[in-house]
Amino acid sequence: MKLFVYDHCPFCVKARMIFGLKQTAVELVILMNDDEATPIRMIGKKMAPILQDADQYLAESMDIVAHIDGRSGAKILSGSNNPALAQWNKDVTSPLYSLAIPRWAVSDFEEFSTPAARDYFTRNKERMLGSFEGHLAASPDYIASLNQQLLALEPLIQSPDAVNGELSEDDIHLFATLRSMSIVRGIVYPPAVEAYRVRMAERSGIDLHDPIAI
Ligand SMILES: N[C@@H](CCC(=O)N[C@@H](CS)C(=O)NCC(=O)O)C(=O)O
Repeated sequence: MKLFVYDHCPFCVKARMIFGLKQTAVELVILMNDDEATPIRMIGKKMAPILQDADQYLAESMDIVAHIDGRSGAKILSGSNNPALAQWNKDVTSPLYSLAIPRWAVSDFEEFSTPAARDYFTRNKERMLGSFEGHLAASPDYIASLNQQLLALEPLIQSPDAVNGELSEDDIHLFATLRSMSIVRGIVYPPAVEAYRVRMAERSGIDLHDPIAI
């Protein structure tokens, strides 16, 4: 199997996680950000992640998660979800993207390893989000808001090994969000959140961006 991703992409993190958690082998392929032809040939649109399983292509991160979790052995995401976590994820999305997207755009990711690929991302995301300059200037406010939200997350974390005590889809969504957050310098993780994101990075085999945080 091959999994086509961008390093920065939180949806790709979701798909990558299930391979790490299930200890299932996959070849990770980083797509260039301006490569439209490859994903369009595979799934008819320019979107990642994409799983190639034999001659089949599967898009949509959570479909990939379900496909791999149901594939062999017992399902690993067997726990139930907590609606408060879905709400938390929703609440942090806007400040998180305002902080993370301009930082991803200048980070040393393989999908941006040509000037054209980096320009493609910047052009598309500025069209969506507005000028990065304004968002970067507002960073202190966004960071303060996320730090506040992280205090509210802490009591929802039951164990560093699984947010609800038993692995569930909530872990996939929550770790993808926290991994995106790790590109932002100045975020303060309360102890239980810190233990959770470090343990989940280890279990899923996905690096946090702390060392390159801006
Ligand atoms: N619903 C999709 C969303 C995937 C998605 O939005 N991927 C982004 C990257 S984070 C993408 O490929 N956008 C097009 C682009 O970057 O050009 C999923 O969960 O897989």
